[in-house]
Amino acid sequence: MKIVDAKVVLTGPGRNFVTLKVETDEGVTGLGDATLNGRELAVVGYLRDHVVPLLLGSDPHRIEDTWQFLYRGAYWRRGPVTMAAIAAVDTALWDIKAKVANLPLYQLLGGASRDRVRTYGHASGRNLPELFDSIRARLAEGYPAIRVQTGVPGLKLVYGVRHAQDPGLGARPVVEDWDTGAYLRNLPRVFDAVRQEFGPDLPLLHDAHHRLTPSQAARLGKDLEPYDLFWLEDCTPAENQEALRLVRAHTTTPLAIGEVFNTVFDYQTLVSEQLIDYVRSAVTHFGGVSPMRKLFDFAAQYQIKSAIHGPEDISPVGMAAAIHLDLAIHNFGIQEYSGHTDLTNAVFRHAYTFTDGHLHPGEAPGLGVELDEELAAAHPYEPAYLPVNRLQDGTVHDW
Ligand code: GCO
Ligand code: MG
Repeated sequence: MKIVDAKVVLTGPGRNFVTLKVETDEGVTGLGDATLNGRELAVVGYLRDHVVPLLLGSDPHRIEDTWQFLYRGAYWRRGPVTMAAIAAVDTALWDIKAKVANLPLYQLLGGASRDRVRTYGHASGRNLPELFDSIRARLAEGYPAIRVQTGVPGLKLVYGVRHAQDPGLGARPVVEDWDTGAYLRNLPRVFDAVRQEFGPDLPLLHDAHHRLTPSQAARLGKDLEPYDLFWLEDCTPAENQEALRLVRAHTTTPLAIGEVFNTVFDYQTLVSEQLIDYVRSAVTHFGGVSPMRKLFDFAAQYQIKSAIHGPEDISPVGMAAAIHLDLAIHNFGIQEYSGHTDLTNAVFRHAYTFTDGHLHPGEAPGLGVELDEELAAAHPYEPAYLPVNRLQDGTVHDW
């Protein structure tokens, strides 16, 4: 079997997605997600100009060899653009192999370790009444666990929700404002109110989005202990892995990190010193299914579980790959799931299902996703950026 073509499909059905479609001489095709929110065109160029020409004529069954060839062969290692491009190839080749075997991908990963995949959904509000409504809406949709984000008194915007794009901005990022002190004072009060309203049993999560110093994160983790969080996510910008030693020493609030990480090296200290409880990478940004499997096996030796990144900017192709892994690995923790719009689901028809707050990859051979290229072409890419964050004196802060 030979790869005869590979197309990079850029589409914007409400938001932008980059998809690689690998075609073989036997007519079997495979899909991979390479969406890098706000930097999509860099991955399109990397794939189109530097990866696709190298794939032509090669054997799609040689997944590990192709991965090593693209990773080591580039000489310039790691980074989100490179690893998103390699992820798309790796995922597409797994899709092809599983289709040839006529099995859903999870069967090639060892088969199901569970019957269904538990998820968490996002709730947010500018104030408590709005937040409670949002939590109730997620519960009504069946979510068994909820991520709680909230406005901070004195700040204009709630982070982590899509803001209406100001038409005057053109393709410029929305600017949010931030005050760490106000946030640290407010958040324990919010979780206290949520616990009083929704009781002790509902699993609650919170994402600090890399905004704190180690000592601030340690204090927040401690202040939130009475509210028994499922996890506190991305409490510091964790490029400095050693910083987590301080956080860990001061709080038993479980910690989740890794959605912006690209390789297992970013986790070396965090995992081997058991400084976190959940690894959060996305198949799409971590080089694909193959390295994710290795990451989970590494993490399992330290009782650390999976929590694959699953916001809307992971396409249904990337979500499907995540759900197959979730079903197969033993150390599954939870799957983030925001769902997609009907239009996105029409562009990417998928076999995976969401029922009673749980996902299942379905039994279609491969990933179980089909790309409607005509519909994709009818919704072109439009430049869009993630917000940026500034302190009240104008200093840029982590978003
Ligand atoms: C999450 C994330 C996302 C990111 C987004 C950036 O936990 O789901 O923090 O909402 O902000 O993926 O593109
Ligand atoms: Mg996050």
